[in-house]
Amino acid sequence: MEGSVPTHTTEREAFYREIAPGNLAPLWEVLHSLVTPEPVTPVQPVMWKYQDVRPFIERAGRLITAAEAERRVLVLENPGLKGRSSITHSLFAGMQLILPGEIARAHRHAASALRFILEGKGAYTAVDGERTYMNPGDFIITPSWTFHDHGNTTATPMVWLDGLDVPLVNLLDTSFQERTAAESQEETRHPGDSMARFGAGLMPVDWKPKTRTSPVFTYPYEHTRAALDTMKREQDWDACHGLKLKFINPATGEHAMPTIGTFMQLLPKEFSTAPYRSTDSTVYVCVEGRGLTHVGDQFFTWGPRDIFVVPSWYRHFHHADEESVLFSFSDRPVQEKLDLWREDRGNH
Ligand code: GTQ
Repeated sequence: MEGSVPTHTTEREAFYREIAPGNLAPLWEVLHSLVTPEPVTPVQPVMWKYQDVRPFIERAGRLITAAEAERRVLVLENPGLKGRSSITHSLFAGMQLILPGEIARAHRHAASALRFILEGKGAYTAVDGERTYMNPGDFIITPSWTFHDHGNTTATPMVWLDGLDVPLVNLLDTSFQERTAAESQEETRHPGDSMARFGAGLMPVDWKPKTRTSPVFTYPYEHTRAALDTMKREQDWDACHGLKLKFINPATGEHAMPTIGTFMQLLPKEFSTAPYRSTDSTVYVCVEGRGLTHVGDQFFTWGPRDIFVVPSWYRHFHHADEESVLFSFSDRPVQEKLDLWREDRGNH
C-alpha cells in the first residue's frame, strides 16, 4: 500500500541496530520519503523586499570593505535551507555591493555566476580580459572557470543580484577556485567586443564553441525591453506566462548558461496568469511594474527590485497591477538535459 511504513517490532529494531555499524540500513523504513509520488521540497516560498534589505546592504558597506570580504555579499538564504547558503536546492543567490572606488579582486571558480543589476550605473565587471559596464536590468554572465573582477569607478554604489550554481557544483564535489596574483585582470579586449562578435546575429566565420556558455557576456536591458515592447504589439499572450523569453547562447540556441536558465517576461496591466507549476524552483526579480504572485498559501506583492522564490512543483499565478517585467532564473537547463524537467499547465 502506498505511503505506509512497516510496523516496528523489537526484532526489527534489533536488526537495524545490528547492521548499522556495517553501514547498512533497511530501505523499507525510508522508501516512501525517498521515492515520492511528486516533488517534496524543503525550499520555501519567500520574498525579500528591496526596501527591507537595502539598509542592511548599506550597513555591510560600512562594516567591511570589498577588499577584506573579497565579495561583499548578503546571502539570500532560503529559510527551508538554513545554514546552506542556498536560495533553492541547487542555486545560490546574494546581493553584492561595490562602493565607489572599490575593487572586488580577480578570481575564478568552477561555479558559473549571473549578475542581475539592481541599482547604480556604470560600474564594471571584467570577464576574460573584457570589461562590461553594468546598468539596471542587465543580465551578465560569468562563465565557469573564467577570471572575473568587479570595480566601481563611478560616484554611486552598485548593487546587483548574484545567482550561482554553487550548491549544484558542491553536490557533485566539483568545486575549484583560484586567484590571480594581481587584484584586477589586464584588459585585453575592448568593452563591447563579445557583443560585437556574437550578439548581432553574426559570429566570426570559423569560430567553434569551447564551452556551453554563451560567448555573449551581457544582455543589456535596453535590448531585452525593446524586444518585449515590440513583441507585445501582437497581443499574443501565453495563458501561463504572458510574454516570456529565455536568454540563449546565440551560437547554439541553448540556454545562455549550461546550469542556470534565465528568463524575462512581460505581463500587461491587469493580466492574471493561469495556475502553473514546474519542477524547477525559480527565483524571480521584479524589474518594472507592480503586482502579486500567489504561491503555496502566500501572496507576495512585489514592486521593482523585490525578489521571491517559487519552489519546485508549487502551483502559482501572477497578477500584474501595472505592466510588469519579471526576470527569473532556475536550474531548468540541468533538469532538461537529464530528462527530468516537467511542467503542469493545468488545462492551458
Ligand atoms: O562575484 O565572484 O555572490 O565568487 C558568491 C561567490 C559572488 C563573485 C557571490 C562569488 C561571487
